[in-house]
Amino acid sequence: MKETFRWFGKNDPVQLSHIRQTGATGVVTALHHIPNGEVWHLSEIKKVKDQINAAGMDWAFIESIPVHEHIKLRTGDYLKRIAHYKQSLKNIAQCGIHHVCYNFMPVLDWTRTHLHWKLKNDSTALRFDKIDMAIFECFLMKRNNAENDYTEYILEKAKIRHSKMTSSEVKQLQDSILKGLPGTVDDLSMDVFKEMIAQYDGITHQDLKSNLSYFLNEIIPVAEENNIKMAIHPDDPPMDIIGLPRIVKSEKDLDDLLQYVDSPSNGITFCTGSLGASADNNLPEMIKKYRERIHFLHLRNVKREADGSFYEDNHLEGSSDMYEIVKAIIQIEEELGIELPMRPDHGHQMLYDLQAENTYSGYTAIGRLKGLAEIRGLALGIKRNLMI
Ligand code: DNO
Repeated sequence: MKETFRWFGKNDPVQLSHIRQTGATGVVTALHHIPNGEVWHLSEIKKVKDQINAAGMDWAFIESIPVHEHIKLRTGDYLKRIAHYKQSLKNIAQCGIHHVCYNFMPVLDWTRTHLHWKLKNDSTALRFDKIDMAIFECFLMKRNNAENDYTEYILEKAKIRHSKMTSSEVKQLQDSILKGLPGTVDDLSMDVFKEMIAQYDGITHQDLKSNLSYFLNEIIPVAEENNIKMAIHPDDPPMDIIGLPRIVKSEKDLDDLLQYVDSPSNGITFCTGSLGASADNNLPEMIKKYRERIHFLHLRNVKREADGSFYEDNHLEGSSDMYEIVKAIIQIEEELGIELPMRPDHGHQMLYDLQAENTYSGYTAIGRLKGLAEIRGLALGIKRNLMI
């Protein structure tokens, strides 16, 4: 695996010089200052690329060129936005960058109810709590018919927990869900959020899939001509939330996606954290199945709980078997003669990072470095064992 590390640009307290010290050779970043849906111009791309190269690394993956909501909805000026997307692809290729991660999640990107959930050892983790999500939808946002998406058991628990919450706990929950997560959407107010959600009224899974298919049929030929590998990020969490359809969460969804356009440029970001939050996904088997179409790896581990909640565990612990996952990756790398870019995804906030200011949730330095180091050791052990 080629080790990479995510960098959020000049405002990121984790600087390129720090990333270099992790041993990663590749940087994963985006032009975060360009508004979603606008063209990435050559001069801007080149500036960031030069910075990364000057720090002794390469720009291994773009994460992400975001997909404008109008494209997801196939409404408004979506044709113009698709034209911009194509131009951005041509421009990055001209600068020698050929790997793009993106997602097709409506309104929200990844979603958590807790951004600083305290673990037993006093470090903190990201958490998705089903009961808190029900509180948000049913009592804070008051979405029509939200109750229908929850079991009696969850609703009952939600009612009791909500009645005991302090106003600052309520605010914290709302902020965590509406917070613009790193490198993705902006912070949203409840009113704007509701308006955005309302745009998806009546949009079914099939509608959204057909919009994704349309988008891919437009951009994949351009990606192919420019030797670019597109890698869709799965939905996180891998389930419908807030009444929004989510369409990249299972093997069936990935099968559909790959047949929209049969091209090596139409690939997957295999995020073991996102896909691993669903017990239906057998990750080592899926890695083997999609071997030719996995272009990027996000490695992390979530611990699933009985009621559908989960939290982000240590990279080698949690509900997914990281040993089997890394072994499957190493085997396909050997068989196909490739080296897949991977980044240690999310990490606990721990040690000095607990005091650090302006850190990006999930993207503190030390927690991710710990994950990277553990996975590096695991990979070495597996390789030696397989005598590769
Ligand atoms: C979460 C990230 C995602 C990812 C986007 C890709 O930590 O993996 O936000 O960057 O979904 O477009």
